Amino acid sequence: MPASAEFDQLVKDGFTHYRLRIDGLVEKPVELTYAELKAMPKQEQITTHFCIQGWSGVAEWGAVSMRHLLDLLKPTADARYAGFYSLADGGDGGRYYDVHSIANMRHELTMLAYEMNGAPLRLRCENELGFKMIKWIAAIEFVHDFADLGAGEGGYNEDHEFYGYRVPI
Ligand SMILES: Nc1nc2c(c(=O)[nH]1)N[C@H]1C(S)=C(S)[C@@H](COP(=O)(O)O)O[C@H]1N2
Ligand SMILES: [Mo]
Repeated sequence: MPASAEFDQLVKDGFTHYRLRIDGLVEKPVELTYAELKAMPKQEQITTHFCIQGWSGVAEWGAVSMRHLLDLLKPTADARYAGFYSLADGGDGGRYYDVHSIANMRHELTMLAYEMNGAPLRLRCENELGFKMIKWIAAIEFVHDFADLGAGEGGYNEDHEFYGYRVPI
């Protein structure tokens, strides 16, 4: 869980002051409120979540699809990856983040879920393992390369645990 005064304040105000920043290599950078995200077309799916540690679980998700957001923001031809930044730190300290290919962002089941487990927002990218599905998202940045993000391996667990940046299932 995020352990910060910033997050406590967001919870206290019912996420009315939450803003999702999406910028980097996009034609139209935006800051979206929780209400604006919920007013977008809703996608629902029941899917199995797979953790790299071996457990899995089925859940029903309500969300805005990443494809819808991509149509709005229009990543430039140079954007090859989407970097996601969490409001929470990872288990070894330092901010949790993760990187996905643009192809994953265009997948029909990839979504920013706002219904399940009381997160402000979490990613569902159904063809990847659980550690790639970042929770409590603060921002998304479209980039050409992920070498400059974190320690450069393509995500928090990639940096700390030497997991692969792509773990398709
Ligand atoms: N911000 C953040 N997102 C995260 C993690 C984390 O530690 N921090 N863990 C990941 C891992 S490894 C898994 S398996 C799932 C677990 O989701 P759950 O808490 O709903 O079971 O969240 C993923 N997203
Ligand atoms: Mo996991």
